[in-house]
Amino acid sequence: MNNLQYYGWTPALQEQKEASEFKNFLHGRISVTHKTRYEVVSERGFFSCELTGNMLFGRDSSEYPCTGDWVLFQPVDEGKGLIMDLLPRAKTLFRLKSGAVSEKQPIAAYVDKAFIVQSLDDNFNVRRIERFMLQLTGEKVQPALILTKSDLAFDKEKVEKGLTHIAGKVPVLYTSIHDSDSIEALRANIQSGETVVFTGSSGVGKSTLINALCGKEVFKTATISSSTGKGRHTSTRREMVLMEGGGILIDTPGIKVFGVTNDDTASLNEVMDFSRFEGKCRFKDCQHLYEEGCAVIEAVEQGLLDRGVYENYLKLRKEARHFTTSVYEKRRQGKTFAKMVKEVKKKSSKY
Ligand SMILES: Nc1nc2c(ncn2[C@@H]2O[C@H](COP(=O)(O)OP(=O)(O)O)[C@@H](O)[C@H]2O)c(=O)[nH]1
Ligand SMILES: [Mg+2]
Ligand SMILES: [Zn+2]
Repeated sequence: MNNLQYYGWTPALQEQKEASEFKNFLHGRISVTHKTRYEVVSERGFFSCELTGNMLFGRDSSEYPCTGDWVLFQPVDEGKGLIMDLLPRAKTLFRLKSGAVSEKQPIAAYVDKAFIVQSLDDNFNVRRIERFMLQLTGEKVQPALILTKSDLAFDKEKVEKGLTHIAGKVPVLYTSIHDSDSIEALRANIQSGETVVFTGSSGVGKSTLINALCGKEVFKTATISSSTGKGRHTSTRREMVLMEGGGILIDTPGIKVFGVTNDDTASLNEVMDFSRFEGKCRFKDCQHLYEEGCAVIEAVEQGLLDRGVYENYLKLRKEARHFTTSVYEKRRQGKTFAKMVKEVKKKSSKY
């Protein structure tokens, strides 16, 4: 028996369940996502589930369940089940799906906090932090920046300088696996019942941190196996674990390029801390691109705003706009195609 409260089940979710036509089925949370199979944790234990045809074909791939989602399912065989419905999704971390077509790919849902993990060696990159923050702000997920491997040599002054526009708004924590106080400080940022997703490149120490927080090895880390002396561990994939004392931790595989899909101007301005220029540009609706009397551009020219921040503003804005327009374009073309099929059918039925 699992008490799903520990996994984040709330009265609000119960209400959502009661509104579903599948309310008489079991509910559970997806703890691991495989290609077409989902591990679901429920009051009756773990089930390995698949989607019903309706769930599979009735929706866009961005609307398929992902880790962290709450689903209603029907147990079929021993330990197996069929997912009948997905409760309305909230607080989701999306990324741009790699490939030619613009598509959002959900990575984790019902996320309260996201730890943006970077290691203080050569992985530290402010531009990538801004990118993550833009995605999170759009979904109202609270970001925190976790800088790992602080036991290694790094230029603290340079790091702090790079974070001036960020540090005031999000918690910044330095951790080292060799400093247990730093792990305790991190733990203090996770409340009971809260879902925390760990994001960042492979090798930055996400799994190591989760293991340290859990006080045991729940995830394999990238160490050389001492028994065989070769290769990396491979293990059955786990993604979600409960931290003792509360908190649901979700590990993500390293994501190299985190393409943005959030083109909300307010989010971007917030991440870049441009609100301090509000009302200072000549035009009220200034986009800070090339307008005359733009306070942001002036600040860059006067050295008051880091050029790197501004250039990333332009880049992220362009990327997100591109995503939105290509999704729009895809839908429009989809509609045109559907219309054409309809017309062809109509014509051929005449004969
Ligand atoms: N020096 C140092 N190494 C660390 C620290 N945390 C993790 N590592 C090492 O970094 C490597 C990658 O860690 P891992 O947790 O597998 O990274 P992940 O890919 O982000 O899950 C491993 O060899 C860890 O031992 C740390 O705080 N200090
Ligand atoms: Mg890992
Ligand atoms: Zn402006």
